[in-house]
Amino acid sequence: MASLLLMTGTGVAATILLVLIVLLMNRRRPKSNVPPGVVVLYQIGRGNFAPSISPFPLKLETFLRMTKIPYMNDHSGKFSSKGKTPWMEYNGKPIADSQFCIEYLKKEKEVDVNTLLNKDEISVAKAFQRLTEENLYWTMCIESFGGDVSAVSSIIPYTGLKLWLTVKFLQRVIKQETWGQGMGRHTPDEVWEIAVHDMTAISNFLGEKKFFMGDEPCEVDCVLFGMLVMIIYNMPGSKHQKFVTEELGNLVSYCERMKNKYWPDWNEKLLHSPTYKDDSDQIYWHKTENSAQS
Ligand SMILES: N[C@@H](CCC(=O)N[C@@H](CS)C(=O)NCC(=O)O)C(=O)O
Repeated sequence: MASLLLMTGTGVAATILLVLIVLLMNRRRPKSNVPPGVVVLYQIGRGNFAPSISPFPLKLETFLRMTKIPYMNDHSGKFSSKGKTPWMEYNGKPIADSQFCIEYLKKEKEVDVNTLLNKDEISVAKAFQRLTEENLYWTMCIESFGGDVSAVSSIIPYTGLKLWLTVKFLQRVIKQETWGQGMGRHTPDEVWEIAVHDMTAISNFLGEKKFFMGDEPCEVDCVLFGMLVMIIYNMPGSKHQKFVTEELGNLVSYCERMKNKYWPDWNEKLLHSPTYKDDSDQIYWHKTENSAQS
């Protein structure tokens, strides 16, 4: 009995120690040796089929490219103080949430990619952002994690036990989150009906335009690109992917246009690609010797 208690106690102590070590290693300490004015974008690593397996880091990285704000990536997978990805550090200050990062940078760097829009257009763009990030996104989570997880397992760049544990963990988190948000309380048919209405609204509003609000790209294009890339590249065999690629062709060509404009190095960012390059700590747009691009 005593030895059983001793063994259990040792096991618990070892587990606590392990958790503490992991927490300590993942502590959010400001990154050192970052030149002033360079954004550190914390994300969860690249994907096999797209530069991110999450829409929000891709949105933020596209914004940094659109505005040519100097940045570097940290792919270590540290989550923000809010427990989400992505987040950034700017001159040592951490900012959580892709949109708060964008708002902060707009003020700090005095950049505005919405100058061609009037007030009404800015309001319409904001409404589409909310539809995409706060509604359509949850239908995608349910489609990916609500039942058969083989498709989503194929896009998460892990193998074996790590993959299995990650998928199980995400299934649990997403079940709780979608229940709290409300989407998870609908039947599968109802969720799909909502998704179809959202995707159709985006496609109808885009119509024949080059970018979402007109001839020139603006902030909402970062949002839509981030999310549509998930549907087209990261939801293989899903109802969402089938619907967009078969029925809403303008969304596919729109993503191609955004990709060509802001991601000429797309293939270098795919883990599966023979030309893949790890860009951790490379500084973009900053005129230094180790710039990834000038
Ligand atoms: N509003 C946030 C959303 C970020 C978000 O939901 N990220 C997901 C990955 S797709 C996440 O970190 N989920 C972890 C969790 O919910 O526990 C943003 O724009 O940054």
